[in-house]
Amino acid sequence: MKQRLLERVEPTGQQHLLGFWDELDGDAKSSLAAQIESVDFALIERLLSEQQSATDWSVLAAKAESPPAIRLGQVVGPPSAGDANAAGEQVLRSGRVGAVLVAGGQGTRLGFPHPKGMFPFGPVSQRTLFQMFVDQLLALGCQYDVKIPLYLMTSPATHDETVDYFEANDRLGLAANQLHIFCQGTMPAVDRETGKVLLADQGQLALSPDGHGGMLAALSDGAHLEAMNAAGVDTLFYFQVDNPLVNVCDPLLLGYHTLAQSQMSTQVVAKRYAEERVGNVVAIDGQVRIIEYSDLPPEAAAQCNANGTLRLWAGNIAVHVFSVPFLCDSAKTANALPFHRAYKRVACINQHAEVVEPDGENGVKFERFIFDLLPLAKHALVMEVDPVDAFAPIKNGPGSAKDTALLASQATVDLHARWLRAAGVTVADGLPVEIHPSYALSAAQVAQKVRPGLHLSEPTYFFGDGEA
Ligand code: UD2
Repeated sequence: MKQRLLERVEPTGQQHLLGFWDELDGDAKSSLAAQIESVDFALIERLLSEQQSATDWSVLAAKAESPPAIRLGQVVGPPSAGDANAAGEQVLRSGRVGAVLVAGGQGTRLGFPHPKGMFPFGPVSQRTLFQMFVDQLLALGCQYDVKIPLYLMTSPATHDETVDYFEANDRLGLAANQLHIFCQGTMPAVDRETGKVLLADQGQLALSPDGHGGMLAALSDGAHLEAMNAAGVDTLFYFQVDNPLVNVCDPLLLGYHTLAQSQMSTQVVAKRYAEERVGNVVAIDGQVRIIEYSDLPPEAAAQCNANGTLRLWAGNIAVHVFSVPFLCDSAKTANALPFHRAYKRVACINQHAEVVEPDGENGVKFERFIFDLLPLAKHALVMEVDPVDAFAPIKNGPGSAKDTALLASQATVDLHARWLRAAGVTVADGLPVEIHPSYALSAAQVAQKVRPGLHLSEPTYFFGDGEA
């Protein structure tokens, strides 16, 4: 077996990966062999050689313009928002919509030692993030008399615990054939100086998830795209595990997407400040694309229009809608999505099998971003939402100034309090209130249901037909 593996690694100079082979027991040998066989070493070599010709972001940023978009507060149409909403409801009712939730990230910044979706979040209920999303899907299912399938992407780091969690909790109410948990692929990290693949220990490569763009290959390899086609699901709503305010399967976005015959649509917010950590949705040579916040030069981010608003205003909140045929076509092109390079600290061993705890960014990780499909889409549509209605990401642990669970919880309470007040309910300032999707999914639904003249003075959870 060693000889076969050597033939695999030698052509690209990675034979150090077998340096401890003779010291490994049988199981460790099999596991290392499987890892080595899963790596495309020619691809790694190509990615490393492309280092010299890496994208020049300042050139791209200079060409970037704000994208054509359906903006808030501007009269757009046709179609009108009403027509778009009706079209979105029709697509939902006809069973053509599926949802995909990407939850393969390791959530290192949050410091929660489980998959992020298991984070107890509900401001009153303590529902987990997974529940926050599944409860919306179930409520939409009742409203439109459909079972919306959920495709949930994990990574090797989050897979088993996520599967166990859903099994132990009756799939949170989803039917067995409605939940599809699939695992994304991995890529090895390489040494920044030498390009050698790093070893996590004698018998293991330093592997990490291949980015949320890995969703395309994972959906395709797992035959999920085929299954969607067979089930008549031609529209896929995409969202991230860290945004409890996401309006899952938003009919308005689905409707605009459908009426425009868009292949990929995306929801954006107007960036609140230049260095906000959201990707920048821009148009370059007539194509919509996203420049990640870490790639956009600060001078370009800070440029303003004459009225003081940001020139590149559109912030990516990672809420997209895909046409399934477009995903199928893209999956057939092996390199439809480029790899991005990230310099990271990667714990590893050296050639003496000593553990190295790097003090700097010693490793290069390769990740694909799903939003790089935007420039490939024949029609791409951009729709603005107000962040107070749709975006409160949880990224950082307690004590951080931005993007914490506490801030997201306050944003959720504020949103639900606004819905209640608009329906004539008195809600004391700062009072925790939470609305479960089985009670209402929108301000309009609250207004239809809530008892007129209700006065709230204690934390209240609206669920099913009433409040508790
Ligand atoms: C992401 C976007 C950024 C902005 C921001 C909004 C990218 C590269 N950047 O930034 O533009 O929209 O979100 O909140 O997308 N994930 C996987 N597998 C992976 C890596 C990530 O499933 O291999 C998931 C992860 O679980 C999470 C999402 O993708 O749901 C975003 O990942 P992140 O936290 O690394 O992205 P972030 O905050 O840098």
